[in-house]
Amino acid sequence: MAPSKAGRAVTALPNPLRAADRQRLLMELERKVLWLSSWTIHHANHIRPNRDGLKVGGHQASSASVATLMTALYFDVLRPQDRVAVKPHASPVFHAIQYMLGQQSLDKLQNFRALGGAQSYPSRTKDTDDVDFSTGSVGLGVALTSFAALVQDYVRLKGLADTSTPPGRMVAVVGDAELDEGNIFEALLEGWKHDVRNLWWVIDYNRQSLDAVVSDRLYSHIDQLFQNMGWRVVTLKYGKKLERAFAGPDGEALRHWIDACPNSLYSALVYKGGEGWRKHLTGDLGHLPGIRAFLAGHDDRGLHEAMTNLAGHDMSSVLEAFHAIEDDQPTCFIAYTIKGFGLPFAGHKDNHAGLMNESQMAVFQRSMRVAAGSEWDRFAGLEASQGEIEAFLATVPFAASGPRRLKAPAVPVPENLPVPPAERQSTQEGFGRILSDLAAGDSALARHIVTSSPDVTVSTNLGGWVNRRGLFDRHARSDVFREEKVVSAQRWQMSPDGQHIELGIAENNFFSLMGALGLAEPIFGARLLPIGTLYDPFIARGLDALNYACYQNARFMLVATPSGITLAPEGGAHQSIGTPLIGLAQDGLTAFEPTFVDELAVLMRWGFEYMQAPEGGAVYLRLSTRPVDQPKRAMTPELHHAIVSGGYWLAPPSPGAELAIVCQGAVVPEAITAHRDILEDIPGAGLLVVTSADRLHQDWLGAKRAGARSPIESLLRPLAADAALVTVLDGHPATLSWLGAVSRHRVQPLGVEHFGQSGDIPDLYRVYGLDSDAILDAVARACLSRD
Ligand SMILES: Cc1ncc(C[n+]2csc(CCOP(=O)(O)OP(=O)(O)O)c2C)c(N)n1
Ligand SMILES: [Mg+2]
Repeated sequence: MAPSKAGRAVTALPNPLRAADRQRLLMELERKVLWLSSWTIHHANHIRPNRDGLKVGGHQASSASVATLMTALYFDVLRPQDRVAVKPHASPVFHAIQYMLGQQSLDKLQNFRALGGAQSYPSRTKDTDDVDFSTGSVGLGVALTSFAALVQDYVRLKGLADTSTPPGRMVAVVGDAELDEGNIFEALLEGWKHDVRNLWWVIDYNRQSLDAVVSDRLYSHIDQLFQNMGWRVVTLKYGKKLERAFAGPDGEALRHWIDACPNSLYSALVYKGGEGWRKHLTGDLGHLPGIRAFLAGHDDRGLHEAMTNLAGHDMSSVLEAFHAIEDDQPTCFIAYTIKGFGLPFAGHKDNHAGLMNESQMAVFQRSMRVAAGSEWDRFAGLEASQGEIEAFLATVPFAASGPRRLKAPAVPVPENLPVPPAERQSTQEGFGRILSDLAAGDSALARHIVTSSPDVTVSTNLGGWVNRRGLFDRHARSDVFREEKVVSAQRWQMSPDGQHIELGIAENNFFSLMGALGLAEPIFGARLLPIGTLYDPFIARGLDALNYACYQNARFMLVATPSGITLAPEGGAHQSIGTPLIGLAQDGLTAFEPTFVDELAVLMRWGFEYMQAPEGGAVYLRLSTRPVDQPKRAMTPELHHAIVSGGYWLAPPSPGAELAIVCQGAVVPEAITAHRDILEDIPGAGLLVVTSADRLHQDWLGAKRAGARSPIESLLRPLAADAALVTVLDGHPATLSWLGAVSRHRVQPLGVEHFGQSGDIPDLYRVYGLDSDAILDAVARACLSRD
């Protein structure tokens, strides 16, 4: 791999300081950032009182690895519109940089990894120093930048964001082991399809992961891979000192030696220092006079410095490479670095979680010239004066406009979404019709909706919406089938005006896109109402990316359909069981499972507001393909409120009733039949329809803590103290069985506990115990056993 042929030099920077001065000050800041990140971790582990005996942790080696790259980026290269996903374990470097820029407090650094302090891994929601993208689960932050680039194009091409400033670069500072995560490659492919622009991935190529030294063979293919996806690859391999040595007598032999040096040997020699280098170079190249002279001309320390002079730690090489890129082509910088550079355990394969001990820190502190007691001083130990550094910091472009949390006006949501009329329909069909109706109008709401699906657009009933609103593409592309007059129900015109982003089948990408779309307001200042559809069971396929999107407080509406064993003939591989529990447990996501389409219309309407509310969140609607008889009823304010709160009595119990059937989603018709049958024997029995176990549960816990009464307690209040509840849903029974704890009622929970299989609804409901007979049996058990 050839080192960067980066052209434009630092001198071209529009800054009053001479290039040489800038570089000198940047190198001072690099030292400072290395010091502060190391000290922050040291302080948390060795100085702050420890109450529980747990290792606090932190990654000094991983941080040191990117000190140069991140210093160059944040203090020189980035602009306020640029957005960055920092590799998770470089969090201390990020916080140190913000501290230097006056955007992070001392208190937060002193409480790194403690309650209320700076977070272990950069967090949009928990940190206060303007983190762009949270990271932590390796690979996800990297991929998110690609989807953020796509969203940036979407909102700019539509004029939904301010286009008076140039587009920002979406930057990922990537740990090399992150490239072992498959989601990165899924994202690369999808990014290529969408021709994403303004994307930089800066790979911290220290050839070390957590456990080990990274395979040599891997990287010989990585640059090819990026190039195949249309990326520019800039390899930052050797620093200026080494380049000078290569240019000297027998320098080419030295270059070949180091090029061929296996990662593990290079790492080991980095750890061992000058003596080790001398021994190996003498053994392998000592016969060459130029090399003998090179060795003689360096003492051990100088030799070590030269041999570890990789470009990722060479400020001038790094600046040159970054500033050479002026166009919007996605660019991957492969920056050779050393894990733990400048620290005593540099290069050691076990250094990932290694911490300097007290005496190592004392030596390091002396070498940094930081006096005892001045450890947190922003200017201690630097050669430049405080005034000079402060003057420089005042010119840093990235910090020119302070924190960059953008706002966009709310999109008005109509009082009601019309319910598509039908005697009998499924929630999935209703969903498609509601959206299609919205697409036909010209409301602000419809203009701000953006849909997406991982190759299940048509089968989740988004077809009507897409036919009307078109597919998004940076370039207008015609619908060939249409032009060729091939009859099709799908009209797939692609253009920058389109409002549907079609993805390949990769649920991880889908949830990453939901995350990026759902952050359009704070990141790009554009209001979007993203709706994503996928098959309910495949939520599990992208679960970490879903969790990641929620962790960042992204706002989107997830429409998961079809669901459960109700998907009958499709069989067990497509039938979801545990997703209602995901809905119950996932923070940042409010889950609903409507049965009737009028409920769905209410919930979608509520969702559009909730997605925009400051204290709102994302919404999950679990839908079904089962056609269900629709109730003929007026949507009273009370019913509306109850649907949103999580449940209502379809048949209210009489006061002191001994039994209630509690049902949710596709199996409600079975519950209605069973309820009708038992009314003869238990005349006052109630039938409760749950629209959101999640909301009922959350409000129950909240009310308990507040000593108040929750909606579910109010609902169950008419029942006798020793009444029985039979709960039933097409999903795991634990979703509703907790209802027994609300007022200490006896519960007979029905649901699906085992993998489904092919069949029709009557057979499957019978085998899995969801049909009306099973409900009646459960009622009988409850009445007979009284437990
Ligand atoms: C999904 C996931 N799995 C495992 C981990 C634990 N982990 C943290 S860092 C790391 C390796 C990081 O290596 P690299 O990306 O090369 O960064 P470096 O420490 O070398 O800077 C692992 C496996 C994680 N954070 N996320
Ligand atoms: Mg690494």
